[in-house]
Amino acid sequence: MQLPPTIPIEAEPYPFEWTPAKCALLIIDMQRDFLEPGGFGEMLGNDVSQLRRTIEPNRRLLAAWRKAGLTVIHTREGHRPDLTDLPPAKKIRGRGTTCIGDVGPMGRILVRGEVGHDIIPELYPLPSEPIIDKPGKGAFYATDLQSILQHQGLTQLVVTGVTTEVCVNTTVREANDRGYDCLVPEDCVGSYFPHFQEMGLNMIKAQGGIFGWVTHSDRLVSVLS
Ligand code: TIU
Repeated sequence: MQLPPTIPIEAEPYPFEWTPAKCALLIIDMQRDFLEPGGFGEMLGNDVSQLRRTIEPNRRLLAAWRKAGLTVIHTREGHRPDLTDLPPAKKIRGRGTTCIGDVGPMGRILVRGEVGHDIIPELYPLPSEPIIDKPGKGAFYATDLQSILQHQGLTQLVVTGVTTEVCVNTTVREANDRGYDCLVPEDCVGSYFPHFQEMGLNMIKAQGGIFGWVTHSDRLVSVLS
């Protein structure tokens, strides 16, 4: 399928001038540790079922994106097995009885290589799709994401995943400061807290799109199909 070079996508606060050849789909942290019981999300006291409504819209968007031959990048939040990249402040935050690195039902919590750290099967990366392993909430901090985007001439990001107000917002802000235009499909991002979902999206699109644009994935999928 031949897409036009630039396509206006209905969005808030105003249409997003989508340039598919220069745009990556950046899927943030759709890991078992956040979406399934027994992982990091539940360890923090959250109801992980809140996030599962994002799986199907992400699956549809990812399928359409792949079919069009566009760039897909995945991220995972987590730490080295020896925990040398885990800030002591992050380890003790929350004063929980279990913490990052402890053994849970899906292996050691938020540790690379463990079952819980990996991406859910519904959205599993293809071998050709880079996975960015990040130690923080933002996908640019202490990763090679910016070099990958630069080498491929990418200037726009469609950002999806979890959670809206934590890793998605942090990444959109980091990307915005680096000059990337970010579009967030509201149905493809999720929060454990409905009011944070609403506010997390408002903060992106307010003030003339201070950090980026917000849309619905149907608008992208309909163009792609
Ligand atoms: N706690 C929470 O909402 N999120 C995180 O800790 N990480 C991500 O958002 N991925």
